[in-house]
Amino acid sequence: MAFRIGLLSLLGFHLSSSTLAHPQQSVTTRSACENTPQSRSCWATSFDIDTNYYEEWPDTGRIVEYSLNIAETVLSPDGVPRPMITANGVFPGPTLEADWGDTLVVHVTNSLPNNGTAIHFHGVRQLNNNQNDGVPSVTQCPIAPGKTMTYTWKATQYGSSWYHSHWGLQAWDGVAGGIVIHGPATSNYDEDLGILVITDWSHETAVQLYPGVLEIAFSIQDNGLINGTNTWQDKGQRWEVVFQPGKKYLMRIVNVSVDHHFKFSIDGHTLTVIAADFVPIKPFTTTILNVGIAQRYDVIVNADALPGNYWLRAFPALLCDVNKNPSNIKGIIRYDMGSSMNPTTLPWPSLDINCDDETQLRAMEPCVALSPGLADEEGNIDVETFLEDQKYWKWQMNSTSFRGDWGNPTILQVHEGILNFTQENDVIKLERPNEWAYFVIETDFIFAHPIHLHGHDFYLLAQGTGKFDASTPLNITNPLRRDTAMLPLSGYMVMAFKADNPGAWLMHCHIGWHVESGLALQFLELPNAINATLDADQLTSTCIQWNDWQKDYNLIQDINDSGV
Ligand SMILES: *[C@@H]1O[C@H](CO)[C@@H](O)[C@H](O)[C@H]1NC(C)=O
Ligand SMILES: *[C@@H]1O[C@H](CO)[C@@H](O)[C@H](O)[C@H]1NC(C)=O
Ligand SMILES: *[C@@H]1O[C@H](CO)[C@@H](O)[C@H](O)[C@H]1NC(C)=O
Ligand SMILES: *[C@@H]1O[C@H](CO)[C@@H](O)[C@H](O)[C@H]1NC(C)=O
Ligand SMILES: *[C@@H]1O[C@H](CO)[C@@H](O)[C@H](O)[C@H]1NC(C)=O
Ligand SMILES: *[C@@H]1O[C@H](CO)[C@@H](O)[C@H](O)[C@H]1NC(C)=O
Ligand SMILES: *[C@@H]1O[C@H](CO)[C@@H](O)[C@H](O)[C@H]1NC(C)=O
Ligand SMILES: *[C@@H]1O[C@H](CO)[C@@H](O)[C@H](O)[C@H]1NC(C)=O
Ligand SMILES: [Cu+2]
Repeated sequence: MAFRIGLLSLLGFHLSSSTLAHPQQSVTTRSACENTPQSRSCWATSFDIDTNYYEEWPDTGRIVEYSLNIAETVLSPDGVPRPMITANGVFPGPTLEADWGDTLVVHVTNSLPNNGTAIHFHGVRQLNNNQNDGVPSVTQCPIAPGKTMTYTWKATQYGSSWYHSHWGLQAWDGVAGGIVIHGPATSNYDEDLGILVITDWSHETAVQLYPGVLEIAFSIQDNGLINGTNTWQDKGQRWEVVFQPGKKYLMRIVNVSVDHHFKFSIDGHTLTVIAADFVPIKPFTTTILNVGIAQRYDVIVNADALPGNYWLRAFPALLCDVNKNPSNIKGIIRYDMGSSMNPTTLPWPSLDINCDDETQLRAMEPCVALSPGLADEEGNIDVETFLEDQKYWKWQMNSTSFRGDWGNPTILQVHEGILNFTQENDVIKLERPNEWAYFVIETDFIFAHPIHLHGHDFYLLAQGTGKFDASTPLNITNPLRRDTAMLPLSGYMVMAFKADNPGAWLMHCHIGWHVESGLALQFLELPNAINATLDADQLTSTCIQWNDWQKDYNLIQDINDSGV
């Protein structure tokens, strides 16, 4: 069960860890700044919404501890029973919650009979902490059945995100939950409703669907879930919340779909968007928000409509998604707790069916204004699909389809002195400290991909359809920074980041099918500095446990499993 040592220590319990040295101090700093509904921009004594969180963050001295038990279970989120793999038996998994500057300690136990597992904390920078990034074949061996691995990381950023398994298709069979790091905000609100997980949903498991996806390149989903619940025919129930008129509610929307983009809206209400991924932005309002896979938006909803019942909708972007029940993915906002009526159906907001996020991105301006340095290194990365055996759809980035070895992760090799990786190993090296790397990611295939980079918020310098060429303007004046952005169909995106975080960082498409079939590569960043960041005992013992188990169990890594 999840529990918080932080709370215990505030209540005066003394734990034997030396990192809990200053609980007193954190109490006094907290009272110096009242982060209240009227003053959400401040935080502790010397931090606020303008703090450059890549360079400084509070040190609360507190540890927040959670245990996640990964096991097979059967749940009926929309009334139809389905085998799932979950954290602590629930979907979404328990929300990991902490304050900016806390240290999270997450014990993950693999209680599965025949799968490995590993947990990735999506969007967390993991500065000098690559080993806690949770990617099998890259930053660790999978956790073997019956074994536990402890992840430790510091919340240097704040906002909303999610954690998920990075092993096989587990994330899309249910191993996913929210992360909330409390911190300042660019606009005031009264109440924090927490993470709202939106996902596409099928009555077959992702593992069952995958062979079909290899043959037709996409899946047909039955339904969708709003924070783990929905209806199906006459079964199941809808997610609901009751608003008090005049209050402002914060909702932290996270899209964890396997392959659906959603248009998010609430009938009769506008949305004030205040953060994109872990990056606070200048508030802007919209009625429909495009949420790509793995992207997050913090939105404030003002309960200013006439009392009544209203639909909250997540409508799939039908140009790239196939869903049998697109207009059923809804929850209910009520103003009267006693009401059990369905909302009156207003006309659908005018929806486009596109899967891109470019138009809306122009309105998003980071609050902490930063600009990238000039390019020290430039490269092109093509995203392509190919037919293996003239029959199976596979994906590649820069002409290789990712294939990692569960039992021999990149950083174990680095630890053993192997640094001669090449593009054949799906590796791009960034060797000079603080160099700025610019990459043009392109595709000429009619498919949009949410591209996610580990270990960084990247600067999104350009994004569009058609061919990128030397005349395409780059936005280098406080462009949007984030960790996931859409590569438009038959288009390009240009990203930039600074090589300041030693490690092997995965970059991949977040469509479950695509990453499983090779749409990934890894940046080997500051290779000579990686070994010094590693906890060799943990790295090697997890690998010994895994390799022993894999040999005993005789589990062969399928040719269609990228290993990440
Ligand atoms: C992982 O577990 C699922 C559910 O039991 C199973 O269907 C799948 O085959 C397992 N994956 C591997 C690679 O063994
Ligand atoms: C969604 O579910 C998570 C996990 O149970 C919970 O922490 C959160 O409060 C829920 N969010 C909303 C908006 O209901
Ligand atoms: C993986 O792809 C190969 C062809 O590349 C195919 O023969 C095999 O059946 C596929 N395996 C699964 C589990 O779909
Ligand atoms: C989730 O992401 C997928 C894929 O990018 C997208 O199709 C879907 O619309 C997104 N969901 C929401 C609520 O935006
Ligand atoms: C892509 O691969 C080629 C070799 O095929 C390599 O020369 C090039 O540097 C790679 N791209 C990047 C951005 O590293
Ligand atoms: C990595 O560091 C460890 C000490 O933690 C050392 O024993 C090992 O030799 C180093 N490996 C390399 C390749 O330098
Ligand atoms: C890297 O070096 C090892 C020996 O140290 C060798 O076995 C391996 O083939 C080399 N890999 C590449 C890609 O050159
Ligand atoms: C650059 O990006 C910022 C933030 O997204 C935006 O406000 C600005 O208008 C963009 N500038 C150009 C020239 O596109
Ligand atoms: Cu993709």
